[in-house]
Amino acid sequence: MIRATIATLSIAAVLTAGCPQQPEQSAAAEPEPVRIAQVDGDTQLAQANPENALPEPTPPLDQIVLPDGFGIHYYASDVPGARSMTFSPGGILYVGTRDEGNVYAVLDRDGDHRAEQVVTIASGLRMPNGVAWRDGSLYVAEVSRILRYDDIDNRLDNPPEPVVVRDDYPTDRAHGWKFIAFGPDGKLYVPVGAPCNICESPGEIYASITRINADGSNREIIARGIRNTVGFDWHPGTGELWFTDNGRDGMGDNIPPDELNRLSEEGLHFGYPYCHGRDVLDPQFGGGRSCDDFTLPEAALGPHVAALGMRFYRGDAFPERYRGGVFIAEHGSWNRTNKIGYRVMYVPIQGSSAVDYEVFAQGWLQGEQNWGRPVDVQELPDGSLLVSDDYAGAIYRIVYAGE
Ligand SMILES: [Ca+2]
Ligand SMILES: [Ca+2]
Repeated sequence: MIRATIATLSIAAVLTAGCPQQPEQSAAAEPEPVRIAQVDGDTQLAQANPENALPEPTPPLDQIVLPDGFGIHYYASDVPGARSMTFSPGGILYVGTRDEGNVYAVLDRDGDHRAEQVVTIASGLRMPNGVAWRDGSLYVAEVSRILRYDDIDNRLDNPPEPVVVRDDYPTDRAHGWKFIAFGPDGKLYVPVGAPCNICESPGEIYASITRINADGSNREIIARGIRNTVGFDWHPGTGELWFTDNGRDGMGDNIPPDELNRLSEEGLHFGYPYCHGRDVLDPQFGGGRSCDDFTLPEAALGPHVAALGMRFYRGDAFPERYRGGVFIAEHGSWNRTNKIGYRVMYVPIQGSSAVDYEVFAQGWLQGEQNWGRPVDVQELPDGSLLVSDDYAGAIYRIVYAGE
């Protein structure tokens, strides 16, 4: 396995070095080592077997606009349907998908922040959007099941049969795909979306966030009134759970907003299907209700932006103003006259309050045409930020190179 991996890496290095690269943000072109030095004599083999290397990226990253000093490049460009991400302590990026049914391991073996290899470690799963790593195992969320792949970092070439951790989540396909993550309490947090655009829940578990022990036992509902969250993280200072929520469709272009929410205590109700955002009572279900009866969002985001993955920025590679704030991947609208979203936003946090909502990275949408759709954000140990894109089938890396 090691020998084969090194060979693949060398082949990729040869082809990468020999082909033209897409232009990057000139404002922050990160110095990249010339990797021809890593070639170890496999040049002839590489040219004879080009299918062994990752294909050259094609979408134009020079269209992505970032704040001064930041740059973006491809981390991996052949990750079809790339959705939620988790990064193992061993340095392997795991990526879930939705319609593709695959889970990938994305490998940067030489630490140059560009993947040499994408390994499909599972396929044929039902919307395996969510991935979480803990104690050597990869947890994968299908629609109704939580699976566990043990010792996965060491078994990429021969993944084990998964252990079924839990198989009694609802089977509804609508909003059935799941983001999952382990909290600071060591428990796995598993949301259950509303099985509709707008409806009163047909069962207590819908429109909620649940949590379970790592072995699947002791399922609890800890938050309610959430239409569909596909991204959450814990405030590094307070330990509180923050999460995005996608607003309903069919109320026009400009309402309701998507949401960034904070769970300050267990058992809160976040409004759906009665109240949307801070003050939008639902025309069908809001009668006789008041938004004051529910926990309102910390930040009202754009309407129909499809706010998905979100993470607190814990590193120090980005400038001071980004530390401790929230990056949000916006997948982009469909229920709107003019498209909105298709970008990465930044929400500065002061104490426990969101104080702004600003564009961080945009350009996947050009006019009314989009060539990419951000799904998740994932910080790397060096403080750079990965962004997954299930439309372009790519993972980007955003770096700060200074003024
Ligand atoms: Ca690499
Ligand atoms: Ca809400």
